[in-house]
Amino acid sequence: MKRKEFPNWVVYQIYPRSFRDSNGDGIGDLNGIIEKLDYLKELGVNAVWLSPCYKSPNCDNGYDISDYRDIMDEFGTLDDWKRMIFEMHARGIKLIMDFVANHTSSEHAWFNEARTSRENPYHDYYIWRDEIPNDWQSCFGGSAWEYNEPTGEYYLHSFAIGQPDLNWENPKVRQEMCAVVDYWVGLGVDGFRCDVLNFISKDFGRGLMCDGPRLHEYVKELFGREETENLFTVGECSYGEDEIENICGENRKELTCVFQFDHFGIGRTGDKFVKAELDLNDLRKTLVKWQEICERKNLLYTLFTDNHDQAHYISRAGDDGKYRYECATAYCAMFYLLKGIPFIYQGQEWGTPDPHYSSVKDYCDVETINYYNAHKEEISESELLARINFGSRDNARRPLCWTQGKNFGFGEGEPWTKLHSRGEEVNLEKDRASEKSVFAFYQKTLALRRESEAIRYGSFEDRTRGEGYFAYARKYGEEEILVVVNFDGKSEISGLPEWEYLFGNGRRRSANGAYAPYETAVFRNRREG
Ligand code: TEU
Ligand code: CA
Repeated sequence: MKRKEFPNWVVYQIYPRSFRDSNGDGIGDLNGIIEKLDYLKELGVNAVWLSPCYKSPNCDNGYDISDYRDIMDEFGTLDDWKRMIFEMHARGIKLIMDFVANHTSSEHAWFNEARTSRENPYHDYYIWRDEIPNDWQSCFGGSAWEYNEPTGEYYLHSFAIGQPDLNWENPKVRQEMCAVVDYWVGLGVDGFRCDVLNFISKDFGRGLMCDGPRLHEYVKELFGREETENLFTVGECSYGEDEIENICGENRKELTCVFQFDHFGIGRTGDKFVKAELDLNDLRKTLVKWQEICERKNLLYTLFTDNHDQAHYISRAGDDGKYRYECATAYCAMFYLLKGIPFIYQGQEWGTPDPHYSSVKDYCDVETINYYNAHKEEISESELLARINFGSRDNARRPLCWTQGKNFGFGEGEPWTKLHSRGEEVNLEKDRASEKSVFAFYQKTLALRRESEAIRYGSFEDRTRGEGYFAYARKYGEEEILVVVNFDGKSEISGLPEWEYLFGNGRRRSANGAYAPYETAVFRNRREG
């Protein structure tokens, strides 16, 4: 697949555990995904990013892998997976697998061997020290070093204790992980989402847990080879303007693109569980900045608001109450008509908001539980619960609400985690029956992407002339598209061209005039050739 094709991709992220349970054991599975492939086609997506489905003891819900070449028991079998990719490809849907390169599960055969003795041939697949060498902290809280009794050493885990970091300085580790990539490519996989890829190179001398001096060398070894250089690869490794092209520039033979997370911090402090004042003008400025950088540097930009690690964007950086429909559709138009590759997280296409619970017992994510335990002595229970309701990754991992029926159509069995507290109010069946259907708006937006070269290949021009809204134009050949998105207040917008109205989420038909909160409209002009 050539790089210029990727702007035609629209990627849908599936978190398999919470997507659809086909066999009634309360856990989402691969056959549940197959059941919904026609739905994905109807939505208008043509690629799936599948969060890990490999064998795992699930200390981090699959991001702790115990066998890179086989499927987690609860999700099904390798034959189910082969049928799934066949059915995807039969519908023109590409499959992007999640590649977790930085760490394995502590129950992986390599680690079971490595931890038994310093002389074991697998011992140097991981990172060991006789004493704790520094104050590195795990991303999930606490020391990043765990004591291992049999060898009297400490091993490094940048994430959970059950996720020991691999030692990428060891050429055998690099060979093993290249073989994992080649194994899935051999089974027809079209690309990889690369989990915390920048952590695979560390620099102990400079105290760096990630972004070490050999990162580009390792990435080239993985994805710069003849067998892999044309894959779609997206790195979960946000970079600033100066570094980003070093890892996803066109001729780097490294990655296709990376997730740029600058806009994720809006509406919260550096602590993801703590709200901050939301100023959507900051969101506009961030999006304009990255549209202009990517246009200038000819980089592919990832367009996304949600994923499995974050509370829903409309809840934490928008309005999931009075203006839920307007906000969900405004953000759809704002993000997915920009220059780049859309990533849509399961359930956001019908405006799924965050749930709300009154007990920490209703949460299970390792990051959330660790956060609760680390703060419960110094913060009141009510404040701590408010924070967890605001920032927990569990918010995005509740079983999807497909229907009004039992378990909201997720499956027949008792779901693995608490059902969504707002499932009665917000589910796909109810949304599609409504005049104000978020799903229908997503369909229109993605249909416009498919038919408009201005959206897929066109230039970006910021047409905003004030605060409180975002207006931008996309141009290619004679076609021009104008997208106007009002933010949370009321706005009087002027100075915009009056082009043909295509669609919107309110009653307006002209680009200029008084806008209601989160009102959006899309217009088109065809210049005389
Ligand atoms: O997440 C990377 C990461 O940095 C996490 O700390 C994430 O940013 C955080 O949860 C946001 O608050 C990746 C995966 O997306 C995540 O699900 C895994 O838990 C993590 O790596 C370890 O594999
Ligand atoms: Ca199941």
